[in-house]
Amino acid sequence: MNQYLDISPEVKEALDAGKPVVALESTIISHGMPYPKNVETALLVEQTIRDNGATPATIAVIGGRLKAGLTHEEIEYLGKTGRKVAKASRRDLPALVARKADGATTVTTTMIIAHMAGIKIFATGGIGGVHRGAETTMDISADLEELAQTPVMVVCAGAKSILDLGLTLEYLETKGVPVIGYGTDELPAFYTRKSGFGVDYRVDSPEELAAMFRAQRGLGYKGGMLVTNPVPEEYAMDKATIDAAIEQALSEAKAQGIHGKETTPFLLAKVVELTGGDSLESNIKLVLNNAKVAAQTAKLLGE
Ligand code: PSU
Ligand code: MN
Repeated sequence: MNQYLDISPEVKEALDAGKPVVALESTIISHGMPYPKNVETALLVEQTIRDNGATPATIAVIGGRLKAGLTHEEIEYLGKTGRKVAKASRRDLPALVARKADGATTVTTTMIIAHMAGIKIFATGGIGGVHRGAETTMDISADLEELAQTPVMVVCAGAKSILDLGLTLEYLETKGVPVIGYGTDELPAFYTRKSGFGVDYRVDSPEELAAMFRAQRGLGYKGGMLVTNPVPEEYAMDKATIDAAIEQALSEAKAQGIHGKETTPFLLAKVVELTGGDSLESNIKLVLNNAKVAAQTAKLLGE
């Protein structure tokens, strides 16, 4: 086992017994939602995974240790401290480990640590991608590179249209990352079920997801797989409302000169602010929905 990794007793027991485990990220807690909804949601997501027969492993960096499986106190701490916790991407882990610091893990670092721990599947809300205007800013999330090089299945609700979804799909194609629509032919756009862009493959059951992942491993590929699961119909947002909020968030980010790792958290917080509780509610519901699909699939990945 990696010298910097701590696996919680519950997660270790499950892994040792070959039982299904689902990884969860912590940037969504510290940077993706306001307190206390973030903590409530993190605990509810863990419960949903348990209810569906798997063990949750929420991932973060605490005191320089890579943690797979957090205590309720640790989740409360990450949620309460919020954006003051470092957002930890691939480039940040060496510094956080050496300095014994704390970090909230993004999709990228959650995949890295999940893989170190032997966890094959991870559920979240949305992934990072190619930002709008990336042709001049070169702002492309490290999440896309990680999907290309780390063998973890990531279950999400697509990506928010704060990103350029067309370019995000092109990038994933170049990198050889399969983009699967769960019960849909179209890439979901997080708050809405449709984006206008097609996925590579539509899959309608956890069995077929597991079969594809096994085939990817059998082929000796090093990368992962992106499963995009649309927000349940009843919690989807009105497209015009969310589009207007995203446009305003993007123009405020530009006016304030927001850039680099601050871009995504700024846009996420702005969209929540502009749409009131509605977007937060649909965000919570879609994460729970992804946790369920991930737990159902995790049970089949051992076979
Ligand atoms: N998109 C969301 N919600 C999130 C994130 C992205 O809809 O919480 C978070 C995830 O942790 C993701 C990270 O991995 O932001 C991407 O940040 P960046 O764009 O800086 O790579
Ligand atoms: Mn970026």
